Amino acid sequence: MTYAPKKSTKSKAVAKAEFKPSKALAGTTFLLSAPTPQHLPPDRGAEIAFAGRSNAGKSSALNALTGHGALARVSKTPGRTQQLVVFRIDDSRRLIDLPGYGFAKVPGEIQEVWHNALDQYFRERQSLAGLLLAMDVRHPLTEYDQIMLAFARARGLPVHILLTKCDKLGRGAGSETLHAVRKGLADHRAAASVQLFSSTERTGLDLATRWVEERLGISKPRAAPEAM
Ligand SMILES: Nc1nc2c(ncn2[C@@H]2O[C@H](COP(=O)(O)OP(=O)(O)O)[C@@H](O)[C@H]2O)c(=O)[nH]1
Ligand SMILES: [Mg+2]
Repeated sequence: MTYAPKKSTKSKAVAKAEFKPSKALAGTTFLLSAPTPQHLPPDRGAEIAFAGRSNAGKSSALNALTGHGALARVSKTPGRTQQLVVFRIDDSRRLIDLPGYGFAKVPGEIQEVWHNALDQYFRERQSLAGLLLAMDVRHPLTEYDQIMLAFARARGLPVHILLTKCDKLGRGAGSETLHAVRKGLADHRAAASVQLFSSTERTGLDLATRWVEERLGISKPRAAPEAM
């Protein structure tokens, strides 16, 4: 991988232009939208699920990591996606954009259907290799996030948390939140790595890419960097 090192002396605009998605992730294409887990492609190979409350910035993260402007639709209207959207990296690897739920506008009945569908997905999907959980850095560890963490814990699934839209906070507030979230996770005995992330400013893309590639067996695990 040839990532430009992050240099604090350079302007944000320069750092932004320098990020190149990894070769593997740059080849990602849309495969299908599954209305239920039964409609997913055969359960072989490895996949990473992207979860996060609607509007957390999960589609933007997927687009940023793959270097596509609009691979996953970026919505300004929260709560629309009620499908599992599948992106193909190669014959045996996928990224899955999970539906956000828990929004007040979604009737309770539908929420229950989705809870059951996600529950089934987490319990039965053998190729699920990791959960990438996007949380708006200004509203981390919501009830939705706790549900996702519980799903992952029940299954022993590795979780990596993106504290998204970190461009909305100053550096000090960002790192305070990072520490608070780590502490919150430790209090709940939830094992997850956490990082600050911004799709618009391209912050943390190299770290997130590394996590995804390691989980999918594209690159070998390295010693955990400090920022995780
Ligand atoms: N400032 C800022 N806005 C973002 C960032 N990522 C996403 N957004 C905005 O947040 C909204 C929701 O993003 P989207 O990716 O659709 O969220 P999703 O519902 O979780 O898939 C959109 O208006 C995005 O433009 C970010 O890193 N910084
Ligand atoms: Mg989305």
